[in-house]
Amino acid sequence: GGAILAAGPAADAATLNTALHQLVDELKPMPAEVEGRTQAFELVQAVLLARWPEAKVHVFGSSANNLSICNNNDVDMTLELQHLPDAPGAKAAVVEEMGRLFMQAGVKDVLLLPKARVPVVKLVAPTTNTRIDLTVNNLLAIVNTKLLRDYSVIDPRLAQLVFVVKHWAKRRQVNDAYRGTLSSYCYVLMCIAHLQHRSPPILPCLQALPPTHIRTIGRWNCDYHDQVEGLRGYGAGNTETLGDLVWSFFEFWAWRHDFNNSVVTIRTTTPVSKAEKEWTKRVGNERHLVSIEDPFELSHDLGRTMDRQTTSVLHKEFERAAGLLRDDPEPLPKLLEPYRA
Ligand code: 3AT
Ligand code: MG
Repeated sequence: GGAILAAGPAADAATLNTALHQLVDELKPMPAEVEGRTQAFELVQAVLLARWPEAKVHVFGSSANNLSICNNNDVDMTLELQHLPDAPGAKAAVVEEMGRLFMQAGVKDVLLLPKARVPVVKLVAPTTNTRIDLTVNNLLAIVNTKLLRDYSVIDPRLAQLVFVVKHWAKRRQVNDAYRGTLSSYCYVLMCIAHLQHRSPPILPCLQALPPTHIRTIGRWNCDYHDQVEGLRGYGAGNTETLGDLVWSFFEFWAWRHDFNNSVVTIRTTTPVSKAEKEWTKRVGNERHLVSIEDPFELSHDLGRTMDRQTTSVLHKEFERAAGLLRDDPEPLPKLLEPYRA
């Protein structure tokens, strides 16, 4: 009922905000970690370009979009091969060949997953222990990484909010798509959507502005406005602090978002319903309990990994977080307490 909603957090606003900024500083990756990722990239690039001199190796995900937090020694890379046939199995064959090349190069931890939805080889860089996920022609990931990076330069509050939310999601164990919760990518999209919907908005909708980045990948239009230098300060009319945004983020997902009917999207600021996407009923393993639209691959519901049980766990975690912020004058220790079953 109405009693659930609250005007704001119990903590003193300035104290909460200062504590969150301190947390964000602590979550920044150390130079050694960043250096490890750079070395991992150079190793992968050297091995792959020796075999495919005309190819390109890209880093994507948080190592490439300014949104990585510390102690997450993972890096996502993809080999861009121009003339690979679209035939099923072509990517799997390249993944198998890449695995052989790394074993010959003396990398011991090589795990091949050629039959995955996205064929991948997983490696551990020998000197730095950086974990590498390497795919082939994952072109949508390169573009969605650029989109997220472009959003991150418009207003520093995006990266700050993402750091807090990613750290919370990892501590509370709701950040593992393989175990039926949400990927970090989903949480970043939720943060962007949240800042697009503040009033006045803190972020624009780059896909609704005149496109300057023109690109089609397969059947997906990936046009958007990428002249973001000119948008720095876009959100200056909104003076909300990190403390305000962390509160409104959790309060929104706990008590306001209509999980049953609406789709989370950053593509448009007009509401999108599950009904119009035909995401209302279960098809095979796709249940659409929590729907999050990929910004480019519009048929892809990133929340499809959620089932009844994990949806309920996630919702309870949002309610727990919002409740702590509402009621506890010093909420951060409990908010970020590691989950214990
Ligand atoms: P961490 O900092 O590693 O926790 P991240 O920002 O690197 O988070 P993920 O590891 O979840 O995010 O994903 C890495 C990138 O892979 C993000 C996005 O470019 C791409 N990606 C991940 N999942 C999907 C998906 N389901 N569809 C399309 N692209 C995806
Ligand atoms: Mg990652």
